[in-house]
Amino acid sequence: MRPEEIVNLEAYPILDPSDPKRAALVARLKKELDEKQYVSLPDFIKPEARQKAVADAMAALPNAHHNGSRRNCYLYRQGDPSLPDDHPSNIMMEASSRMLAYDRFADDCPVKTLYHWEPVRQMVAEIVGSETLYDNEDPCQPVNLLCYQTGDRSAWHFDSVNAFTMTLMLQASESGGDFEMVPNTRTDDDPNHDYVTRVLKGDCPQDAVSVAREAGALCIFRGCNSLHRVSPVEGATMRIMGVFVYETEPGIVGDPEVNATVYGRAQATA
Ligand SMILES: O=C(O)CCC(=O)C(=O)O
Ligand SMILES: [Fe+2]
Repeated sequence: MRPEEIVNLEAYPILDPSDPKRAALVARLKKELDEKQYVSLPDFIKPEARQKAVADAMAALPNAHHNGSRRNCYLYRQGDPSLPDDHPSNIMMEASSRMLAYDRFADDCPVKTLYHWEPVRQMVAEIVGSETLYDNEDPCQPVNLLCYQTGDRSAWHFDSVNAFTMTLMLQASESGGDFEMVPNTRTDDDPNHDYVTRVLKGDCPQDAVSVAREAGALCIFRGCNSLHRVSPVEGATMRIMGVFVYETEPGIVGDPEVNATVYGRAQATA
């Protein structure tokens, strides 16, 4: 499929950089991201493109890496015995999902076409306030299909590496699989450990916002300082999410240790 057949260009007129409708759209989305730490773009892709991506994910599913782990909100599997039991580093939570790396699903999958298409990359750069964005050049990381079957979930965590995260809901679960976020749980200067502990212990449900995402919705969020999680998926329908990783510098490849844990790749021995 050509990119113009994938993106809902009527709702998102991103083709012509000089189109005032495009400028107004991007300005609105940027403002919303800055204010709320997330912004959702419903019906970003057309139904046929979404169906093709779902079929690609289902065909590739036997190649997925099952990630089941107990980890803290900083994504480490080990706590820190020098810290108290109720320090966030020592609060371990269960997470489980199935990850399809970039090189494990079809090259003509619409999520790959979108990822490499300049009008989308440029739109995202403007929304996140970054001058230029580059494709990630790792064999595993650029765009992934993240699948959750019944019982899979993601526990409260901060995203560690990227200034923003972009997801595209390809297929929602029948129930569960809700995305919740606590905006600005910490800042770059203040790890806010006491508050993080209270959120992890379930003491602040009023501070969590539920981000509604229907199938076809693109979501951009700043997950580095805002705790977020996905509630356990229920029902027979697989929750399938495209996850896009853009970089602010060219030529970025992944850390072999990350690729070993996230994608189950063997680490080369020196
Ligand atoms: O599956 C989701 O909705 C969110 C996944 C997530 O936390 C992430 O990509 O950082
Ligand atoms: Fe995350």
